[in-house]
Amino acid sequence: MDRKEFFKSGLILGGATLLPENSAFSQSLVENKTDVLVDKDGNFFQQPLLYTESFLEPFMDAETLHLHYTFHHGGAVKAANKDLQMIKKSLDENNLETVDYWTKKLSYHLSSHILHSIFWTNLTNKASSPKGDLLKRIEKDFGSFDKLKMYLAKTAKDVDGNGWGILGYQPYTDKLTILQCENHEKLTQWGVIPLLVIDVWEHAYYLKFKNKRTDFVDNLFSIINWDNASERLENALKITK
Ligand code: MN3
Repeated sequence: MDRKEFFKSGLILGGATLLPENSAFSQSLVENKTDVLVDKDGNFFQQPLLYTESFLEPFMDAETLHLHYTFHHGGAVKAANKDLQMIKKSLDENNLETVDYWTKKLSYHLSSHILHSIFWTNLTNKASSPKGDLLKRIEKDFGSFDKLKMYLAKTAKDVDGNGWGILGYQPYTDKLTILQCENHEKLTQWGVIPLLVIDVWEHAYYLKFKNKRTDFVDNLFSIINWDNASERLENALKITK
């Protein structure tokens, strides 16, 4: 390889490493099709991460991210496809004996798929804060950005067992709302569209933070992508107005 070729391949490598900062977040969720969770045959599939596994270091280590994305999120996607197949099979065979079981499982696995897909886009490698309409609504509905952070962090830290802290938009009342979700699907409000989700399952933090969920949640606020939450609010308003 001569100098010129070396330089070129170096650029490509450099480009790949820089991808997250340069393009991943400069395109909208719609252009990126980031929130498309089913393929053309109607099967659930996992979008590739918009960044490398070490992109969120040191706040989220590459090993945790790898295991989390591949086995926990990936596992939920596989399981959701199986649940759907089993429901179809029950209907095809006119045998509804176990359909309630698969229906519950689908609710659990698909909710996991949806929340994890949002979670990856809610994170970036630098600090940010909400602006524009999102900030105005935070101030109207919670008093201030600091109060929202306090409320969301406390709610996420105090989930009983595994679950999520969620900031969402409730179209029925035109308000932002906080949810304390257990597992992936319990304690929601009908209609709420998640804008920012915080995974507090142990798999999200145990390798690095051990049993200190509180430290993990506090630390996560350093890498929240508020621009992504803003864009999600904009989309939610478009869908529901
Ligand atoms: Mn998880």
